[in-house]
Amino acid sequence: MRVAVVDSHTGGEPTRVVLSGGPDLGSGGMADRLTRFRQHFDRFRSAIVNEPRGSDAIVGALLCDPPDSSCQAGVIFFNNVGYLGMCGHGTIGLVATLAHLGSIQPGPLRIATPVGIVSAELHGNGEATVRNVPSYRHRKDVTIDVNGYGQMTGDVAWGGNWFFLVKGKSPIPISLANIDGLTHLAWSIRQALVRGGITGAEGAEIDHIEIFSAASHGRNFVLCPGKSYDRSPCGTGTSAKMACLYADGLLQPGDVWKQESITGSMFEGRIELIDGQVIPLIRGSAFVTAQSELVLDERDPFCWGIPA
Ligand code: PYC
Repeated sequence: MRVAVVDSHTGGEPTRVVLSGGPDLGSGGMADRLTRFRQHFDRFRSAIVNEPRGSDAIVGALLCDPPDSSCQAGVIFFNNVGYLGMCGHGTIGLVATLAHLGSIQPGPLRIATPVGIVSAELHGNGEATVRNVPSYRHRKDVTIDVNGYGQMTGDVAWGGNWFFLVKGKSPIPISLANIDGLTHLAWSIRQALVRGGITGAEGAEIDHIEIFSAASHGRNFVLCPGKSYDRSPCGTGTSAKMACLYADGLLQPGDVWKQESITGSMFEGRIELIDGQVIPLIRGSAFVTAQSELVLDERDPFCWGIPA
């Protein structure tokens, strides 16, 4: 099997867009196609993003025919352990990929994801703005008992994925030198959420943890579902953060929120209010790093990747 891909990174976080050679998920809505992907083709997900072809940091993006004529593309994002509802850095990576291929020119486009339609705009300087799905705070000031760290308080919010956003200043400085400690802390928080039965809406698992350097500064550490950290400022995490800031009266439409990753990369965020809903806009840039063909040889014992 041969799979055509384009690799890029957005603020350091890699995206691998699958252009062709992926599974046929049929027509219909993106949520139904995601269900088919998960049920029948999960080994393809693992082959594309897990070692030996990938790494725990890579987010895959299966480019699909759009489900309706209002969209230019459909996409399903996936990682080393499963699937993402939306992915901000991945959408910016997808826009950069389409521009690299000459498939789009500066201007707007609409992209269908399993959690709703997002729009994006390619700017003349190569940057992209993503207009994300409506984002909101689900629970405020939830206190949990974190093994080895004591009580910690945070908000539960939706930004296209579920986040627990720790309140106040991180007990461990947000610096690349502290990745191991921050990963341990965030993973312990995730376990505490499970123990405490704290979920997103309708019992959804909270699989992203966001920790900040200070209450009023956007430098953050985000732990992704498969235990790798986001090298980018995290687009859905920036959306969840801005929804919480808005709910606290600390961000208004037109204000700029700068969210910085642990690697120093930056997203510029804004919100719009439509029918009382917070619509996040995230601006950033991505760079293409490779255009290649992956080979999947069934004789290879690791053809389908090493499970994370
Ligand atoms: O940018 O939304 C994002 C994201 C989610 C997981 C990794 N990046």
